[in-house]
Amino acid sequence: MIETGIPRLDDFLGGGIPTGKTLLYYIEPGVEGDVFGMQTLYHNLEKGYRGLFITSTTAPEILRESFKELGFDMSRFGDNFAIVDAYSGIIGSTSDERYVIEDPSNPSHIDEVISAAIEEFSGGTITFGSLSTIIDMVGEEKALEYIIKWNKYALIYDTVGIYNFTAWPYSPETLEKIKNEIFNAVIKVGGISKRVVYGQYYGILRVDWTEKVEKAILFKLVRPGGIKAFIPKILVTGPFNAGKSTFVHALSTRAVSVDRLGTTVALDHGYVEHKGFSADIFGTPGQERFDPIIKLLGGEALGVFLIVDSTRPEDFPRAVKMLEMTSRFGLPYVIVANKQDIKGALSPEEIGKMLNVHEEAPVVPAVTTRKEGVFEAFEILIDMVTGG
Ligand SMILES: Nc1nc2c(ncn2[C@@H]2O[C@H](COP(=O)(O)OP(=O)(O)OP(=O)(O)O)[C@@H](O)[C@H]2O)c(=O)[nH]1
Ligand SMILES: [Mg+2]
Repeated sequence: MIETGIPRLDDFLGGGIPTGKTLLYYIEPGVEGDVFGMQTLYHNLEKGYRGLFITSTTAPEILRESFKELGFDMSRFGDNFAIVDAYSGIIGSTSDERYVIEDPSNPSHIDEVISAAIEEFSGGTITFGSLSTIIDMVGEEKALEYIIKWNKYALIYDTVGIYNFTAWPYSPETLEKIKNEIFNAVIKVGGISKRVVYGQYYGILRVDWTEKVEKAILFKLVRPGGIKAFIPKILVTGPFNAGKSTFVHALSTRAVSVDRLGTTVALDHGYVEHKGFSADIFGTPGQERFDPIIKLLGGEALGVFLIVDSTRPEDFPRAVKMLEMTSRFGLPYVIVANKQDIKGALSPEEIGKMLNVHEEAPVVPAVTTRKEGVFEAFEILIDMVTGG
């Protein structure tokens, strides 16, 4: 098995990609999808596998630069990494790369170089930086013929084939074959758009070695950092003094609070990066006079943390009311049973019962002042939001 190195995707694929199989990133035009193949390559080089990258849209030096911008330093891998230069030939310049397609107008020459490279990199990964350009070079029919052949080669040589493919308006037959026939797995990388793309996502279109998971994951491209699953907004709510601000700060890579005399008067804001996920966290004030703000904040959130002081059951009715205000649209939520370090703290089970909310709502014990339970709670909510 080889991993994709894309957040959550490996879980969805039953652990990753079995050797000899192929995976294609099916990228909607206009979406920053090329990084997917690059990240998968880099992830596997880091794991010690050998990897090839076929470049057909940029010169090798520029490609190395783009890797570097993502925080992927390719010079570390020595001979384990090689580029198949399918670009220099197009613009008529020379190349120092190990594999060079000197005459990209000659399909059988392309085939020869790529086949030889697959053979030499047996047991590793081979990434096609842009299958679409190869199709443009040799034509749709010929390209499909060769891809089928290369995929067979990959199978024989235990190589995993990774393809970036931008779904330009090719013929419906070609697109259909690419989507449903030729590759063992197809991952859709798409955009959520209204005139402009304001969100990007990925999800499985097809996989032939495990059950297909019908979930989409939002992502952001971070430089450096690569593909990060992105949860636009998570709310942290709960009664006065429960530990919301402490929770936001414990979780966040950076955070600010607007407090006066130790209580939050506007909101807490934090930004979290953890295990491939990034999220903006908004903490609400606890006092009732700020309830209008909570209603405002709730609108676009995708998940909620409800923080309760485990020693103050008298505040639980208020906690339930706040949960109703924030997650009335059925948002997933996690209850954080805070201040477990104080004597007499109720257990998570007792708190779950007393709050009398949804039976399966997770209750996570925490001591936020010591950062205990904070990331556990985050991981559980992320799983719920991304359908893990
Ligand atoms: N012992 C203990 N004290 C905690 C814990 N978490 C928070 N506190 C304390 O509880 C108090 C309130 O914490 P905050 O994080 O300000 O609570 P808040 O929910 O933001 O409060 P408001 O914004 O005023 O509603 C502070 O004195 C914290 O140090 C914990 O896990 N254990
Ligand atoms: Mg606060």
